[in-house]
Amino acid sequence: MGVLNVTPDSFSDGGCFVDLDLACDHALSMAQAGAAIIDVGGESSRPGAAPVSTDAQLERVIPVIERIAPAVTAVISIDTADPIVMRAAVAAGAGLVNDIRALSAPGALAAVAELKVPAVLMHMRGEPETMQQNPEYTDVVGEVSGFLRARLRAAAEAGIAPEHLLIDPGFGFGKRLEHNLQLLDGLSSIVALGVPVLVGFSRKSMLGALTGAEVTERMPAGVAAAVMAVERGAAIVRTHDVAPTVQALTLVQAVRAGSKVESNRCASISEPMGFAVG
Ligand code: 8Y4
Repeated sequence: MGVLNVTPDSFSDGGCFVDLDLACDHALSMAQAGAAIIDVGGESSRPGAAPVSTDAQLERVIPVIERIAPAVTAVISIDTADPIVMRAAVAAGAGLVNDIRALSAPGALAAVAELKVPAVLMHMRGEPETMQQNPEYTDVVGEVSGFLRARLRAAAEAGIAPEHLLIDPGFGFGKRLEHNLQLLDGLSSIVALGVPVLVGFSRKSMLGALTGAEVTERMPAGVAAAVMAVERGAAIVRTHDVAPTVQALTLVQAVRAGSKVESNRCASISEPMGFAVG
């Protein structure tokens, strides 16, 4: 899953529009590099970020989805917690909902049930504005998996098909470094819930805290984390760095396949590991 941020164009001199050509080019290049999913987000979810209104999200993401959906075979994912944005994005061509709030907003469960698209339920402790203010857990793996189990049940009760559900422990979302490391090492317990697991590490502060690397220099650590997660059973990796991630996961897949082939330019890498979207 490649990340396509469509927050306002920094070259637009304070204006609030997204450069459609740039966004489209970036989506196409990620698809070319092997992304099976393009995650389009108009709401910055970084620590400290303020919420973005429904109208502002719509203004940013809908033109981008309309333009890229027909141009790529990759599934378009909409990164939002807002059911109005979910509905408009699916109407515009999105085929997956990525919700850092695990469909907790009023109307979000019903929207996904009606839209009949897959959805990612992510764990977050607190709110983006305050979530990194000293979060505490006694058993982070147990607490995150308990939360995800409860959201899976709520989604099923709302009428979302079980095969449409994915889960994500939410690296960096209300977790300190030790919690993120415990979650990565213990990811098998999340995988054991029996639902495809998505993980996202790229550029996150946990990588900076460990390595001292600035945000744009964290790719190697992010790729290593992706490999570790996939070794523990993760199905999908959300990343800003599609080409190096695909290259690393091609190796994982080749070794898993039993080192039987001479050259392993694996066509099937264009499908998330062990999981078909749509
Ligand atoms: C620099 C750039 C520093 C980006 C931090 C960040 C996830 C996600 C995000 C994730 C799922 C981010 C929308 C955070 N992370 N969705 N979204 N899983 N499912 N931070 O881990 O990229 S945004």
